[in-house]
Amino acid sequence: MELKGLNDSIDSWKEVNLIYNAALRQVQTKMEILNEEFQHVHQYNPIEHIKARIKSPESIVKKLRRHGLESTIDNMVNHINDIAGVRIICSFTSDIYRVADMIRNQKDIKVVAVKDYITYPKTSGYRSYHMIVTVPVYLSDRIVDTKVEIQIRTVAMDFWASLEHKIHYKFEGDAPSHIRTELVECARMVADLDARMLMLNDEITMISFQQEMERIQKKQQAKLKKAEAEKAEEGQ
Ligand code: 0O2
Repeated sequence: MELKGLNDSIDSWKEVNLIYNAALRQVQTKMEILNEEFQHVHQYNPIEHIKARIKSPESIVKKLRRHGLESTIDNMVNHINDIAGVRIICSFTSDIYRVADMIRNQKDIKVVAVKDYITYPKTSGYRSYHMIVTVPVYLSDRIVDTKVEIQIRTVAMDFWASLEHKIHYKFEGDAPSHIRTELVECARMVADLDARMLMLNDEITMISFQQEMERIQKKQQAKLKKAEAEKAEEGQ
Protein backbone atom coordinates (compact mmCIF):
# COMPACT_ATOMS: atom_id res chain seq x y z
CA MET A 1 0.00 0.00 0.00
CA GLU A 2 1.23 3.51 -0.81
CA LEU A 3 0.76 6.36 1.61
CA LYS A 4 -0.32 9.15 -0.71
CA GLY A 5 -3.07 11.37 0.64
CA LEU A 6 -3.18 10.09 4.16
CA ASN A 7 -1.90 12.24 6.99
CA ASP A 8 -0.67 9.66 9.48
CA SER A 9 2.73 8.17 10.22
CA ILE A 10 4.31 5.51 8.05
CA ASP A 11 4.51 3.07 10.97
CA SER A 12 0.77 3.29 11.72
CA TRP A 13 0.05 2.76 8.04
CA LYS A 14 2.28 -0.30 7.89
CA GLU A 15 0.59 -1.79 10.94
CA VAL A 16 -2.92 -1.18 9.59
CA ASN A 17 -1.93 -2.69 6.27
CA LEU A 18 -0.49 -5.76 8.00
CA ILE A 19 -3.67 -6.24 10.05
CA TYR A 20 -6.01 -5.97 7.03
CA ASN A 21 -3.82 -8.36 5.04
CA ALA A 22 -3.90 -10.87 7.91
CA ALA A 23 -7.71 -10.60 8.15
CA LEU A 24 -8.03 -11.08 4.40
CA ARG A 25 -5.85 -14.20 4.44
CA GLN A 26 -7.86 -15.66 7.33
CA VAL A 27 -11.20 -15.23 5.57
CA GLN A 28 -9.82 -16.53 2.28
CA THR A 29 -8.37 -19.64 3.96
CA LYS A 30 -11.60 -20.27 5.88
CA MET A 31 -13.57 -20.15 2.63
CA GLU A 32 -11.16 -22.52 0.89
CA ILE A 33 -11.44 -25.00 3.77
CA LEU A 34 -15.26 -24.81 3.73
CA ASN A 35 -15.27 -25.45 0.00
CA GLU A 36 -12.95 -28.46 0.30
CA GLU A 37 -15.01 -29.89 3.16
CA PHE A 38 -18.23 -29.39 1.22
CA GLN A 39 -16.70 -31.18 -1.76
CA HIS A 40 -15.63 -34.06 0.53
CA VAL A 41 -19.06 -34.46 2.18
CA HIS A 42 -21.42 -33.63 -0.70
CA GLN A 43 -19.20 -34.24 -3.77
CA TYR A 44 -20.05 -30.72 -4.86
CA ASN A 45 -18.26 -27.34 -4.80
CA PRO A 46 -20.52 -24.36 -3.95
CA ILE A 47 -17.60 -21.99 -4.65
CA GLU A 48 -16.25 -21.56 -8.18
CA HIS A 49 -13.43 -19.24 -7.17
CA ILE A 50 -12.34 -16.65 -4.62
CA LYS A 51 -10.70 -13.27 -5.16
CA ALA A 52 -9.20 -11.15 -2.41
CA ARG A 53 -7.90 -7.60 -2.51
CA ILE A 54 -6.89 -4.66 -0.34
CA LYS A 55 -8.52 -1.41 -1.46
CA SER A 56 -6.03 0.95 -3.08
CA PRO A 57 -5.06 4.10 -1.11
CA GLU A 58 -6.46 6.21 -3.98
CA SER A 59 -9.89 4.51 -3.66
CA ILE A 60 -9.80 4.87 0.13
CA VAL A 61 -9.05 8.60 -0.10
CA LYS A 62 -11.77 9.04 -2.76
CA LYS A 63 -14.36 7.22 -0.66
CA LEU A 64 -13.45 9.24 2.45
CA ARG A 65 -13.78 12.44 0.43
CA ARG A 66 -17.18 11.27 -0.89
CA HIS A 67 -18.30 10.86 2.72
CA GLY A 68 -16.93 14.34 3.54
CA LEU A 69 -14.23 12.89 5.80
CA GLU A 70 -10.59 13.80 6.26
CA SER A 71 -7.99 11.25 5.14
CA THR A 72 -6.89 9.80 8.47
CA ILE A 73 -6.30 6.23 9.59
CA ASP A 74 -9.03 6.56 12.23
CA ASN A 75 -11.57 7.63 9.62
CA MET A 76 -10.49 4.88 7.26
CA VAL A 77 -10.76 2.17 9.95
CA ASN A 78 -14.06 3.46 11.37
CA HIS A 79 -15.89 4.49 8.19
CA ILE A 80 -14.69 2.28 5.34
CA ASN A 81 -15.94 -1.27 5.49
CA ASP A 82 -14.33 -2.67 2.37
CA ILE A 83 -10.61 -1.97 2.88
CA ALA A 84 -10.18 -5.74 2.96
CA GLY A 85 -12.49 -7.38 0.44
CA VAL A 86 -13.13 -11.00 -0.46
CA ARG A 87 -15.27 -11.90 -3.46
CA ILE A 88 -16.75 -15.38 -3.59
CA ILE A 89 -18.05 -16.54 -6.95
CA CYS A 90 -20.64 -19.34 -6.97
CA SER A 91 -22.39 -21.24 -9.75
CA PHE A 92 -25.97 -20.82 -8.55
CA THR A 93 -27.96 -18.31 -6.50
CA SER A 94 -28.83 -21.05 -3.97
CA ASP A 95 -25.08 -21.55 -3.36
CA ILE A 96 -24.78 -17.89 -2.34
CA TYR A 97 -27.17 -18.33 0.58
CA ARG A 98 -25.57 -21.68 1.46
CA VAL A 99 -22.12 -20.03 1.62
CA ALA A 100 -23.53 -17.07 3.62
CA ASP A 101 -24.98 -19.53 6.18
CA MET A 102 -21.64 -21.34 6.42
CA ILE A 103 -19.96 -17.98 7.14
CA ARG A 104 -22.58 -17.15 9.82
CA ASN A 105 -21.90 -20.49 11.50
CA GLN A 106 -18.16 -19.81 11.93
CA LYS A 107 -17.67 -19.06 15.63
CA ASP A 108 -14.81 -16.57 15.25
CA ILE A 109 -16.46 -14.60 12.45
CA LYS A 110 -18.85 -11.90 13.62
CA VAL A 111 -21.38 -10.67 11.05
CA VAL A 112 -21.74 -6.91 11.49
CA ALA A 113 -24.05 -6.13 8.55
CA VAL A 114 -25.68 -7.78 5.56
CA LYS A 115 -26.88 -6.19 2.32
CA ASP A 116 -28.92 -8.50 0.13
CA TYR A 117 -28.74 -6.83 -3.28
CA ILE A 118 -30.10 -10.07 -4.82
CA THR A 119 -33.51 -9.81 -3.18
CA TYR A 120 -33.30 -6.00 -3.44
CA PRO A 121 -31.12 -5.11 -6.49
CA LYS A 122 -29.64 -1.60 -6.75
CA THR A 123 -31.19 0.82 -9.24
CA SER A 124 -28.07 0.32 -11.39
CA GLY A 125 -29.14 -3.34 -11.71
CA TYR A 126 -26.32 -4.50 -9.39
CA ARG A 127 -26.97 -7.85 -7.70
CA SER A 128 -24.73 -9.43 -5.10
CA TYR A 129 -24.87 -10.53 -1.45
CA HIS A 130 -22.68 -8.42 0.85
CA MET A 131 -21.60 -9.28 4.36
CA ILE A 132 -19.46 -7.07 6.57
CA VAL A 133 -17.76 -9.32 9.09
CA THR A 134 -15.03 -8.96 11.65
CA VAL A 135 -12.32 -11.53 12.31
CA PRO A 136 -9.90 -11.46 15.22
CA VAL A 137 -6.29 -10.79 14.21
CA TYR A 138 -3.91 -12.01 16.91
CA LEU A 139 -0.93 -9.68 17.36
CA SER A 140 1.85 -10.20 19.92
CA ASP A 141 0.28 -7.82 22.45
CA ARG A 142 -3.42 -7.65 21.51
CA ILE A 143 -6.29 -8.97 19.41
CA VAL A 144 -7.71 -6.66 16.75
CA ASP A 145 -11.21 -7.37 15.45
CA THR A 146 -10.83 -6.42 11.79
CA LYS A 147 -13.54 -5.67 9.23
CA VAL A 148 -13.68 -7.56 5.96
CA GLU A 149 -16.32 -7.10 3.26
CA ILE A 150 -17.42 -10.38 1.69
CA GLN A 151 -19.23 -10.10 -1.64
CA ILE A 152 -20.92 -13.31 -2.77
CA ARG A 153 -22.31 -13.55 -6.29
CA THR A 154 -22.83 -15.91 -9.21
CA VAL A 155 -20.53 -16.11 -12.24
CA ALA A 156 -23.22 -14.30 -14.25
CA MET A 157 -23.63 -11.51 -11.66
CA ASP A 158 -19.84 -11.14 -11.59
CA PHE A 159 -19.69 -10.84 -15.38
CA TRP A 160 -22.27 -8.05 -15.28
CA ALA A 161 -20.67 -6.24 -12.31
CA SER A 162 -17.17 -6.19 -13.80
CA LEU A 163 -18.37 -4.66 -17.07
CA GLU A 164 -20.62 -2.17 -15.28
CA HIS A 165 -17.71 -1.22 -12.99
CA LYS A 166 -15.52 -0.48 -16.04
CA ILE A 167 -18.26 1.66 -17.62
CA HIS A 168 -18.86 3.44 -14.30
CA TYR A 169 -15.16 4.39 -14.09
CA LYS A 170 -14.90 5.28 -17.77
CA PHE A 171 -17.71 7.83 -17.45
CA GLU A 172 -16.77 8.78 -13.86
CA GLY A 173 -20.18 7.67 -12.60
CA ASP A 174 -22.07 9.64 -15.25
CA ALA A 175 -22.67 7.20 -18.11
CA PRO A 176 -25.10 8.26 -20.89
CA SER A 177 -28.68 7.35 -20.04
CA HIS A 178 -29.10 4.83 -22.92
CA ILE A 179 -26.07 2.90 -21.62
CA ARG A 180 -27.48 2.87 -18.10
CA THR A 181 -30.86 1.66 -19.40
CA GLU A 182 -29.15 -1.06 -21.44
CA LEU A 183 -27.16 -2.17 -18.36
CA VAL A 184 -30.35 -2.44 -16.27
CA GLU A 185 -31.88 -4.54 -19.06
CA CYS A 186 -28.75 -6.77 -19.14
CA ALA A 187 -29.00 -7.15 -15.33
CA ARG A 188 -32.58 -8.42 -15.79
CA MET A 189 -31.35 -10.91 -18.39
CA VAL A 190 -28.60 -12.04 -16.02
CA ALA A 191 -31.17 -12.55 -13.21
CA ASP A 192 -33.34 -14.55 -15.62
CA LEU A 193 -30.36 -16.62 -16.75
CA ASP A 194 -29.43 -17.37 -13.10
CA ALA A 195 -33.02 -18.46 -12.35
CA ARG A 196 -33.18 -20.71 -15.43
CA MET A 197 -29.77 -22.28 -14.76
CA LEU A 198 -30.85 -22.96 -11.16
CA MET A 199 -34.08 -24.63 -12.35
CA LEU A 200 -32.09 -26.73 -14.82
CA ASN A 201 -29.65 -27.75 -12.12
CA ASP A 202 -32.50 -28.66 -9.73
CA GLU A 203 -34.04 -30.81 -12.46
CA ILE A 204 -30.72 -32.57 -13.14
CA THR A 205 -30.28 -33.18 -9.39
CA MET A 206 -33.81 -34.63 -9.21
CA ILE A 207 -33.19 -36.93 -12.20
CA SER A 208 -29.90 -38.14 -10.68
CA PHE A 209 -31.68 -38.79 -7.38
CA GLN A 210 -34.46 -40.78 -9.10
CA GLN A 211 -31.90 -42.80 -11.09
CA GLU A 212 -30.02 -43.62 -7.88
CA MET A 213 -33.26 -44.69 -6.16
CA GLU A 214 -34.15 -46.93 -9.13
CA ARG A 215 -30.67 -48.46 -9.07
CA ILE A 216 -30.95 -49.25 -5.32
CA GLN A 217 -34.49 -50.65 -5.81
CA LYS A 218 -33.33 -52.91 -8.67
CA LYS A 219 -30.40 -54.14 -6.60
CA GLN A 220 -32.72 -54.97 -3.68
CA GLN A 221 -35.18 -56.76 -5.96
CA ALA A 222 -32.37 -58.85 -7.48
CA LYS A 223 -31.15 -59.74 -3.96
CA LEU A 224 -34.68 -60.74 -2.94
CA LYS A 225 -35.14 -62.87 -6.08
CA LYS A 226 -31.82 -64.61 -5.47
CA ALA A 227 -32.76 -65.35 -1.84
CA GLU A 228 -36.16 -66.76 -2.93
CA ALA A 229 -34.52 -68.95 -5.58
CA GLU A 230 -32.03 -70.28 -3.00
CA LYS A 231 -34.88 -71.01 -0.57
CA ALA A 232 -36.84 -72.83 -3.27
CA GLU A 233 -33.76 -74.92 -4.13
CA GLU A 234 -33.28 -75.86 -0.46
CA GLY A 235 -36.94 -76.96 -0.29
CA GLN A 236 -36.57 -79.39 -3.19
P1 0O2 B 1 -14.68 -0.78 -5.68
O1 0O2 B 1 -13.86 -0.09 -6.69
O2 0O2 B 1 -15.29 -2.06 -6.22
O3 0O2 B 1 -13.97 -1.01 -4.40
P2 0O2 B 1 -20.91 3.54 -0.16
O4 0O2 B 1 -22.40 3.34 -0.19
O5 0O2 B 1 -20.30 3.70 -1.54
O6 0O2 B 1 -20.46 4.57 0.79
P3 0O2 B 1 -20.76 0.91 0.85
O7 0O2 B 1 -21.72 1.06 1.97
O8 0O2 B 1 -19.55 0.07 1.12
O9 0O2 B 1 -20.21 2.27 0.37
O10 0O2 B 1 -21.58 0.44 -0.41
P4 0O2 B 1 -22.05 -0.98 -0.92
O11 0O2 B 1 -23.33 -0.78 -1.59
O12 0O2 B 1 -22.02 -2.01 0.14
O13 0O2 B 1 -20.95 -1.26 -2.04
C1 0O2 B 1 -19.67 -1.61 -1.78
C2 0O2 B 1 -19.05 -2.24 -3.00
O14 0O2 B 1 -20.01 -3.04 -3.73
C3 0O2 B 1 -18.53 -1.28 -4.04
O15 0O2 B 1 -17.27 -0.81 -3.68
C4 0O2 B 1 -18.50 -2.16 -5.30
O16 0O2 B 1 -17.42 -3.07 -5.27
C5 0O2 B 1 -19.79 -2.94 -5.12
N1 0O2 B 1 -20.93 -2.24 -5.74
C6 0O2 B 1 -21.93 -1.58 -5.12
N2 0O2 B 1 -22.80 -1.07 -6.01
C7 0O2 B 1 -22.34 -1.41 -7.24
C8 0O2 B 1 -22.83 -1.18 -8.58
O17 0O2 B 1 -23.86 -0.55 -8.82
N3 0O2 B 1 -22.07 -1.70 -9.60
C9 0O2 B 1 -20.93 -2.42 -9.38
N4 0O2 B 1 -20.27 -2.89 -10.44
N5 0O2 B 1 -20.44 -2.63 -8.13
C10 0O2 B 1 -21.14 -2.14 -7.07
P5 0O2 B 1 -16.72 0.59 -4.22
O18 0O2 B 1 -15.83 1.17 -3.20
O19 0O2 B 1 -17.85 1.46 -4.66
O20 0O2 B 1 -15.90 0.21 -5.47
